Amino acid sequence: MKQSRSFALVLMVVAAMLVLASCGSPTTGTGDSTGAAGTAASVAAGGATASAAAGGTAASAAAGGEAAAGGGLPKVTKKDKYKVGFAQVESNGAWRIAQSESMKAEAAKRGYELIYTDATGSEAKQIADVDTMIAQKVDAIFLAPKSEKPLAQAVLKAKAAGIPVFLLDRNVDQSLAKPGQDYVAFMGSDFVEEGKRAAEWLIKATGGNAKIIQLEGTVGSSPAIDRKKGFDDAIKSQPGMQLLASDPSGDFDRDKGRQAMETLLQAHPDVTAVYAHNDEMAIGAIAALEQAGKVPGKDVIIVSIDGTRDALQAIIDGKLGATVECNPRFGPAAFDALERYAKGEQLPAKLINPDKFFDSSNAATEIANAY
Ligand code: GYE
Repeated sequence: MKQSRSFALVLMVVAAMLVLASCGSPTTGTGDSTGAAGTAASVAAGGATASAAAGGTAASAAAGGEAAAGGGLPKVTKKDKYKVGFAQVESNGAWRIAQSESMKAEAAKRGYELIYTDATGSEAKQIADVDTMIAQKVDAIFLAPKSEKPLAQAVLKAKAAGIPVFLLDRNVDQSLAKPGQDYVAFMGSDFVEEGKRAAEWLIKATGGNAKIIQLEGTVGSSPAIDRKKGFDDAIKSQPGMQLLASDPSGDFDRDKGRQAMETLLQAHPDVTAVYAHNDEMAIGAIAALEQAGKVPGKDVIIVSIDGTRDALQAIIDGKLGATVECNPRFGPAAFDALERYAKGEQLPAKLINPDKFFDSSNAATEIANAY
């Protein structure tokens, strides 16, 4: 029994190696992979299991999924309880923590086995984390891809291994991987719309006259790309809305946002508005403004996106003007989508979350539900 189990493990590892080898990663690579898959794979490489490496069939059988005919989306066999992977990108703030908690709580509620990984902001680690999930034969992978391009290859590797991927909260480059073909669906917010709503609020709040600094999120990530587009397009027709600078160094992070704002303030002391791609950076910017002797909410009007507890508190305190909600509580919708997919339902390419809007009119009541 023990022996056949370890033989099965070796088979699986060899198969995973085959999958990895056939889908090499030219751009980012998995060079820094220290995950279980990498170690196990190299152990097996030294072993005498060459006969197990019987090519494609072994690979897809060991990977646990059923690759659909014609290279289409892998299917999921309907079960009572699933073994799923959630490849989180990082845990750098309340939004990410709330998302991870929602996935963990919902998995526990449904009796699923959840393999949770945190890539700590590293694209290479996130790709390796997906490799580990493939080696562990999960039924489906939920991936919050750090950036649009490098993580597309993780989607393709999972597909080649017969495991369907659901993208959570960030998308991948549509020319590299497509919904309904390479991954099941994208679940998250409409980021262009979020940027547009932030711009419309700011135009109103400033009477159409502002000297703006934009703090962009993680470079190459779909929310940073789209939130910039939505905002920039909306202010284009407003001659009084002047974009002084759009800075790419904030990385959706509070302290990096603070540092970016500190530097930008030296070049642009005449700033009157800040648009931050998330609340963490907005709060960092508030700290930098205060440090520089400015009064946030008075001298400088600030708008951002997410709806964290700290942001709602900053609205109540009069420092943050408004925040467009971006809901992080994906658990129930994510696993509902998996169960629908397993039943054979065809899911839409995008499952868009409805987002609220928080400003001084509702922050005090909404903070009770905040994370
Ligand atoms: O707004 C931000 C997080 O991808 C939609 O990522 C998500 C964004 C969210 O770091 O706070």
